[in-house]
Order: sequence, then C-alpha cells, then structure tokens
Amino acid sequence: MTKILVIHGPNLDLLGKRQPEIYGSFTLDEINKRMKKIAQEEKIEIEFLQSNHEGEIVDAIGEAKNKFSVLLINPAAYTHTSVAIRDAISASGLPCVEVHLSNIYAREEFRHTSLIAPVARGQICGFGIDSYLLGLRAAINLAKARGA
Ligand code: CA2
Repeated sequence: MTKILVIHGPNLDLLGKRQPEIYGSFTLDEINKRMKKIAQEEKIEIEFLQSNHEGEIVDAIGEAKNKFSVLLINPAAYTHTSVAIRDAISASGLPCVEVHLSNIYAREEFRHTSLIAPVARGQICGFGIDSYLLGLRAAINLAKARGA
C-alpha cells in the first residue's frame, strides 16, 4: 500500500494565525485536510507530522524507511540550516519532495539556499497551499513509479 509521510517543520503550526501576507490564510489543519482528501481519492495512505524540533524530525525520517514509500517535507527554517535533516533524508533512501508556501528565492538572501534540495527529487515553492497539493501529486507519482 502506498503510504506518504508529510512533515511540517518549525512554526508551521502558526499558519493562518500570523503573517497571512507571506504564508496565506489557510491553517495547517486545513492544508492537511485538503491533502487527506486527495489521498482518499487516490486510495493511498497519508500521515502528518508537525514538529518544532530538529531531532524529532530526524528520528521520524529514520523510522519512515520501512513504513513509507515517499516523503513530502516543508522543512521550514531548517531548510536553510539542517545538515542533520538532509543526512537523514539521504540515509533513508526514500524519494523526497520538498515544498514551500512562499517563493524562498524572492525573499531574504539567507532563504535562497536549501540544504535539502540536493537530496530531494524536486522542489515546489511559491504557490501557497498549492505547493503542498502539487507536491503531493508529485509524491504520488513517485510512489507509483516505485511500484509502492
Ligand atoms: O515558505 C515556506 O514554506 C517556508 O518553509 C516557511 C518557513 C521559512 O522559514 C522558510 O524560509 C520558508 C517559516 C515557517 C513559519 O511559518 C509561520 C507561519 C505563520 C506565522 C509565522 C510563521
């Protein structure tokens, strides 16, 4: 059975409550519900994790290896800093789709570098909630291509 793990990094639990001009007005719960609906239509399983802790995300990726077919991750601020999350993705051997709500290349210079992008199959950014929905489509296709 195809199973996708969606990981939301730090502070994404604040979505819809602050800075809607940058991140949109959807809450994380609404984004997850939209993805769940697509997963049901596609008859695949999906699980969600939001964590503000780098080590917790690293552990979840490590444990995903034998349970999930594909990872979909918005590493949030860890995108730009976390060698640990990058190494965990690489070590898992799982295909990974990186998503961002905002266009990280149109923002401050420190956001222009993603340490995750080189170990992801691809990155989608700048489309708000659609980044997640498009990313999920890509993740489902990757899972199908693996026969998982
Ligand atoms: O655009 C994205 O999805 C980001 O991954 C979001 C991160 C940011 O550090 C990345 O550079 C780009 C920030 C997530 C924090 O989200 C908040 C939502 C509402 C209010 C405050 C923060």
